Amino acid sequence: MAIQTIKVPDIGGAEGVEVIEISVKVGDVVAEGDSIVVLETDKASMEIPADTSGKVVAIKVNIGDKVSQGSLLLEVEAEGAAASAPAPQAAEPAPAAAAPAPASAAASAEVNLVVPDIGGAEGVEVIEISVSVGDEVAAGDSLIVLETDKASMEIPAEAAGKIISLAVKVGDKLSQGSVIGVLATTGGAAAPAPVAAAAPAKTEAAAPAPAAKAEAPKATPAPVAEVEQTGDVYAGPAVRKLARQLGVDLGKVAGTGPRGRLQKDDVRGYVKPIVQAAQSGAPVGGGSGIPRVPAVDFSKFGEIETVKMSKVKKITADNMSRNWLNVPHVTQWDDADITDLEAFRNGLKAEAEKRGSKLTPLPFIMKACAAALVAEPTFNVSLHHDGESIVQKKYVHIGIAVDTPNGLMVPVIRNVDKKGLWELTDEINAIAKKARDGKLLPADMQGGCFTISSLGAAGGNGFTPIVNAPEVAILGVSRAQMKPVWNGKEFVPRNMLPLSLSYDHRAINGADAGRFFTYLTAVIADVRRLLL
Ligand code: CAO
Repeated sequence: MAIQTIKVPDIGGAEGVEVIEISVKVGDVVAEGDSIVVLETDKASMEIPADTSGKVVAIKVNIGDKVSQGSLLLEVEAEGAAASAPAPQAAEPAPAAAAPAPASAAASAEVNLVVPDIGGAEGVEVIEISVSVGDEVAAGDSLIVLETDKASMEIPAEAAGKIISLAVKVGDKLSQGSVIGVLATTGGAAAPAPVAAAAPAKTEAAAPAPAAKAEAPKATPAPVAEVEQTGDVYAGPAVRKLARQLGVDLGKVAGTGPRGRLQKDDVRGYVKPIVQAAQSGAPVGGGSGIPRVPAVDFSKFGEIETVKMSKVKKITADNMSRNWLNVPHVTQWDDADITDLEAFRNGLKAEAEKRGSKLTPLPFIMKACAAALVAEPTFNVSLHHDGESIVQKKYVHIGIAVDTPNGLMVPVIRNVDKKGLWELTDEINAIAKKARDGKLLPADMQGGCFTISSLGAAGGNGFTPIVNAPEVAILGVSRAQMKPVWNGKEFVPRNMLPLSLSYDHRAINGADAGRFFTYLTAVIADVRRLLL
């Protein structure tokens, strides 16, 4: 492996330019064109790209060092290079230079705004349009921003005037001479058409393509990548590009570079905790700071198989985490005596069969819940997203958790308080079938006020259901069993249905829940109360 050196290329004659950032470390593998250091003069910063690829074996500069063309920056071990590959010299003359302005626009003339010399770069993408039709601009004001892989450049107005029309949009690819729009000049000499520079995405053989800064009629080669200091944001194109890719508003990121300059690590440091919080299901921006469960390689402990979760399961997982973390839950427990209800239901079984339907305890429980929601309207609310109000619902729509081959779905039955038992039975059977067949539409699962999760037949004495926010309460139904119940004189066998009621303690307090539960169990114990 040959050791090659990377030196400061032609930087437009600038001398003693400060190293403000070293973008690589020993051991890194750099590709030709990768930024390795950032230099900064009073006016601009420039990213110096590697002119060869390989592994960094030594860094020959420190932050704060002053360098000029030819100063040694790095030593790299060339990847698979022939032993004697000569170290490339950063020697290409700067291709770019300021294009002289067409200048001397006559007073009030309409002139085409065109892309000036951008160092030979072709098909450069428009990433920003800085003006609108009708805007008054001064000579030198930025019209559009173009960006290559390595550099962004502002294209300034060549003269002062009013923008009459624009011929480009974001995403268009432009080259020298492309028409940007039409300017009605306001007289006076046009400013010399300046313009920034192009840095080839991958430098050929050597030097970073320098560029010319706008105000420089003297055609001083400009840095590869002009650092833009717009508003409060002080960042180079590479950092801006990264921020755009990640959707980061740079105005919210603190820069840790010299003079507060934003660096890529600042953007990554800003994004990382947000992504971690989102992945752990924590409310983003909520400041919960819940650490993630560490990743474990289970294959170390035995044979495993990794199976993709269904879409429904993933959505359910997200919703459960969101609701569990957002809602301060309280769960209360009670048993409802369903001895009489079961006698009534059994008496209706033949009729149900004749109707072709199956009558389980669920429609009775649902009807009782609707009555309880009407009697205790504190349960039929949602917290307003303004954080200051409560939305009281005047309708009673109840969701039922349905176990399907794809995962848990919660279709909603509407206006339960206004429906009879048979109607509810038919709707439950139909919607549960629709859910199991994977045919539910989004509208079938919206608008619920309250949810019932019936694990009845599956067993268990009780469980803590998770509130299906923005609803504020959910009823868990466990398996009914015959139990000895004290009637004041003796123990009698009664069919008892264990219920668990979870609620959002921000909306409902214990006394409300006590009243709701008492009413609910009383109605379930004696469904004739539904007539009252
Ligand atoms: N105790 C004892 N038996 C019960 C019961 C209870 N609480 N609830 C229902 N049963 C009985 C029914 O009466 C029926 O028996 P018969 O046929 O002898 O009458 C049997 O259990 C099966 O009922 P079912 O489950 O088919 O019907 P359902 O109306 O009770 O429930 C539905 C419908 C869609 C809610 C249910 O099938 C289902 O999917 N439940 C799962 C819900 C769930 O997974 N919740 C968990 C969410 S959190 O993870």
